Amino acid sequence: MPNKIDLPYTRYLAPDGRLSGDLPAWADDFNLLTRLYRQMVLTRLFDQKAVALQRTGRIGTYAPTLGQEAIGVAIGCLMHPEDVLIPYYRDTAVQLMRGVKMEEILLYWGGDERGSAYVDPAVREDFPLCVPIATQALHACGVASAFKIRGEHRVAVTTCGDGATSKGDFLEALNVAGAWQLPVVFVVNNNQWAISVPRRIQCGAPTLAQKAIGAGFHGEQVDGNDILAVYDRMRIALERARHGKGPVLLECISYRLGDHTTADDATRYRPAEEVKQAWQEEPIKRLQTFLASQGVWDEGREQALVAECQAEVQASVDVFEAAGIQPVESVFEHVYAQWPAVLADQREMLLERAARRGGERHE
Ligand SMILES: Cc1ncc(C[n+]2csc(CCOP(=O)(O)OP(=O)(O)O)c2C)c(N)n1
Ligand SMILES: [Mg+2]
Repeated sequence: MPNKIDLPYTRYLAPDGRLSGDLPAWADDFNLLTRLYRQMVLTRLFDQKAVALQRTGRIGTYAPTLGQEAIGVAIGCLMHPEDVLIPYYRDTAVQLMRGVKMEEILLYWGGDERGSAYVDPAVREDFPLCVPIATQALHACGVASAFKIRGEHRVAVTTCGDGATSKGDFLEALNVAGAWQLPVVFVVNNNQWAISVPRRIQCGAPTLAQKAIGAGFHGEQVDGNDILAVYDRMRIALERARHGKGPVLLECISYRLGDHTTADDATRYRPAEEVKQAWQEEPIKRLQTFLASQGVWDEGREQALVAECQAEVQASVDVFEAAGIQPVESVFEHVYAQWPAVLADQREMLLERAARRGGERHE
């Protein structure tokens, strides 16, 4: 008889915004809850703007974070400034909460290296977005090893999608994290799809969190559309890792409400009925309903908040558009402290080609 693995699953808010269990003590703080709500709304409005900027040719491909705001906002809110985020490409929510500027995110997706040179000291050591699937999980173990060797009470937090958990890099990272008991938290953003591959055929295990068990450390699931659940379990995961109690894998169960990226059309492979159902469970409305039921939110506050967030987003777009286009050779910057010779040759070739084209912009 195979062993059955029973992992914890946490949810406080049901999809209709009603409580589905006793709240933890920290959740009495309505200032904190409205702050989390505000940040989710800001993230969604920024996300919509980024998609619109791609559609009008002002940035390149963009990976929307629509529907996954609760996960990123909770993580970003709880990490200490001295912790390090090793993110993947769908991490607008966590980056914004950490202190990455909206204009930096737009610069990144516009192909401008300045977008990864974060100006806020609180995020200066955070990594740039990682596009190669799951490789960031290993980078996070490197960062966590450094913290451990130096005896620092800092945590490396890395994120990835459900599909990424099938990659060797991810499993190797879990292995080394468990073997060396590293201060790292793996957050799996299980949004049910890896481009057009559904979770049900992605992996034969009933949960993704149980991959941690095979590596000798703790894994659990949370409702990733319930920010109270993500906040509560992430808080404990960070605490464990920070105090030498080893890594944690937190599987946040959510849904990718948008296309995979602006280069994708999910209507070609996803049933409309499934997406419609997922909208009933989305995280922002859920917290809004709860806050309204507690008497701390109403239509007037909502309208004021949306206007304030829209102004903030527009101000960042203005900064982004005023930033100007970088010279073509800037693609070589920020990679090596000392350049290998082969890159110097390539840079020369690029400059020659740009000169032949009369300095015209390379798309
Ligand atoms: C090493 C590598 N292989 C393939 C790809 C192409 N690719 C980009 S996103 C993606 C799916 C990832 O899905 P998931 O991990 O669930 O993350 P999500 O995009 O759903 O957040 C793939 C296969 C890539 N970027 N890197
Ligand atoms: Mg996915």
